[in-house]
Amino acid sequence: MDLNIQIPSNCLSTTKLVMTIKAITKLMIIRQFTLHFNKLHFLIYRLQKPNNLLRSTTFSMALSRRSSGILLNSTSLLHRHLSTTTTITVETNLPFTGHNCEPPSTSITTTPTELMKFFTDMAIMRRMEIAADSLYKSKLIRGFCHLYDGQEAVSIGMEAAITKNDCIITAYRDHCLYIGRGGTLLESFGELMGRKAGCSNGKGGSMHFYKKDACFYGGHGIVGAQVPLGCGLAFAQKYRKEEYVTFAMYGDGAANQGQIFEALNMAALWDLPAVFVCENNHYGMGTAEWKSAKSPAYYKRGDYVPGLKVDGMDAFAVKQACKFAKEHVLKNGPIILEMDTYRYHGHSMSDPGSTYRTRDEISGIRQERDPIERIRKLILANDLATEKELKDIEKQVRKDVDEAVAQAKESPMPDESELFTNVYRKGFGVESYGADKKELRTTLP
Ligand SMILES: Cc1ncc(C[n+]2csc(CCOP(=O)(O)OP(=O)(O)O)c2C)c(N)n1
Ligand SMILES: [Mg+2]
Repeated sequence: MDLNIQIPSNCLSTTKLVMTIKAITKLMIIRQFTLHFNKLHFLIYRLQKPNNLLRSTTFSMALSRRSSGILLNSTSLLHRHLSTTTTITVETNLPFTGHNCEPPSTSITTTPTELMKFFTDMAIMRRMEIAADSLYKSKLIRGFCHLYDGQEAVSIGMEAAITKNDCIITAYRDHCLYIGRGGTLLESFGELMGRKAGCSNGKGGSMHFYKKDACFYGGHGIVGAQVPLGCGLAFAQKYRKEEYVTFAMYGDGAANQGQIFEALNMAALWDLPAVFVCENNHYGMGTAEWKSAKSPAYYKRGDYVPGLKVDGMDAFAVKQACKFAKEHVLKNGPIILEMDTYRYHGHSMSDPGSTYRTRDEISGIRQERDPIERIRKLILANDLATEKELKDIEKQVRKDVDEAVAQAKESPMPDESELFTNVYRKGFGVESYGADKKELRTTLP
């Protein structure tokens, strides 16, 4: 492919030239990714290089153990000893509704440690997104930015039911899912601000968080496109006879796309260990689900494929559903989990989020269904911490987030040489000419 761009001689400063090259490179990267992923080259790579994969899995386990320590240890702020063996039984807020399957029990066992961890991890995610909102408003984060506050229980419950060898792939609302996989706050803020310290070396931005060592495959901007890729991951898992599964996540808007049904059909034909997770936050940008879907019962949309409707604001319901789904797909092929959830922010930072829904609707959900408040109540009811101790944890979380933001700001922008690294195709040639030659020419093989 040849790209030939004419640049008027005196209209481009060096900075603008570098920015143009960056933009073109980004486009080329996206094009390369789309082409190659769509041909399932990625899958073939995994199938052809089993040794590589084994090596990277061992490495990944060491890494993820290290990085999971980044999340605050909530128990250290408590004045009492928490048992890891005592069990507490909690009931889900709402019953599950099954389609072509018998739903799991609504009683779930947990431990004091797990309850505290759910609280702390969700508080970190919530605070991270609020900090991202301010960084965006002060123009330290540029471009697209989609926040996840409100939806935290989906990540937390899912992580509690699966391992870091199970794969997750999602759309652009990916910051908290990355943290859930063991990513750090510094890597997150670094990426959001386009710094070297970012998880994609500052070159991906908000929509392109990845953590291969914890089987987190992004971070994708094209609505729904990650779902067929998720089926590719599940295909590889089945082919390699692994006991792991893939959680392919998409929104209620994406659920209406043809590629979701095509992927589901193939996954069902081949009994792939793929869990289709529809995060139904009830809006696709500013369009309410009832305007875009003839049947908004997304868990039933698979027809012959079983489905389960889950209260996605209840971390324990999500945990139970994901455990059930993992067992199901390993034996029987795909299942759809519809997570009934809600985003507090607008669709992205350019959407105030209040023109297509009422403020009462948002505050009503905060009061009635907030995932963090639900866990707070459970902790207090079981006398695992006092209100003050929980407030102290939240204060510590704020501090940790502020420190990570400060560190990320210190991190430099990626070097210019980074423009030509991490492109999918190895050794592809690029020639570029500066403004003095009046022409920028990029050549791909
Ligand atoms: C193929 C494609 N079409 C349209 C868009 C523009 N777009 C970005 S997000 C979005 C809405 C998706 O809504 P949903 O799937 O419900 O996810 P949510 O944002 O609610 O998490 C649209 C239409 C896109 N990025 N890709
Ligand atoms: Mg949506």
